[in-house]
Amino acid sequence: MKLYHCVGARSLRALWTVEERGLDCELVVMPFPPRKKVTGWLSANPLGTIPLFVERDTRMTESVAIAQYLATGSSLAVTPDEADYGWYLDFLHHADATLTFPQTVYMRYRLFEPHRGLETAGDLYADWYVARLAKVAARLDNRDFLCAGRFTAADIAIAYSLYLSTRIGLSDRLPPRLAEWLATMTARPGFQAALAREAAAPVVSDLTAM
Ligand SMILES: N[C@@H](CCC(=O)N[C@@H](CS)C(=O)NCC(=O)O)C(=O)O
Repeated sequence: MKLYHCVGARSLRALWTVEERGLDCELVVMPFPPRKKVTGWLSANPLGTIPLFVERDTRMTESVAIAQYLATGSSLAVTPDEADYGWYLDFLHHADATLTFPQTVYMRYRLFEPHRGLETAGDLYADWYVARLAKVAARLDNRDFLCAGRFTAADIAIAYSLYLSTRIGLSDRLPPRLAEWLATMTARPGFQAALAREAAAPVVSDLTAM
């Protein structure tokens, strides 16, 4: 197994799952955005995005799908015979489709490309993100984990979305319960191991040399 990653990017969901499970997975850390900074990246992943996960003929580019794939067969997965299976699938998809997507619009137009004059659109998508935290906040009001009464890949997928907001200046917009929950998630040894691993890895900017 090989995971291509950029520090702090959505691929952290996959790396966190690797570390929670203690899986043997090679890690390639690249500068962001690899589309512009890594020779050979578009050959490896024609989308140009991060992550890319490779195992034999399987090549996956969706961070939540990779986390789900790596969780399968362990307690990190919720199985179809469990009562919370539907919740599990829903939160996995909710993580990127509803909670990460609006943050990327904010990042692009408020933080990375202010010269376009679309900062207001970015700010409106930050508001959109904050409003849509309501579902996770309600679910965690009386729970430690999103589903099945244990830590699962759904917690990884959603916690990364909240973690991203702390990296882009939106942490003060998290409801107190979600800030508290995120602190417990990021205190996990698996998450800390993922952070240590991404920080320690050499940064590769030419894949043709590998
Ligand atoms: N839905 C995909 C989105 C992948 C994605 O857009 N990744 C971002 C980084 S988190 C990226 O590569 N952006 C840089 C670019 O598009 O050049 C996922 O969850 O992995």
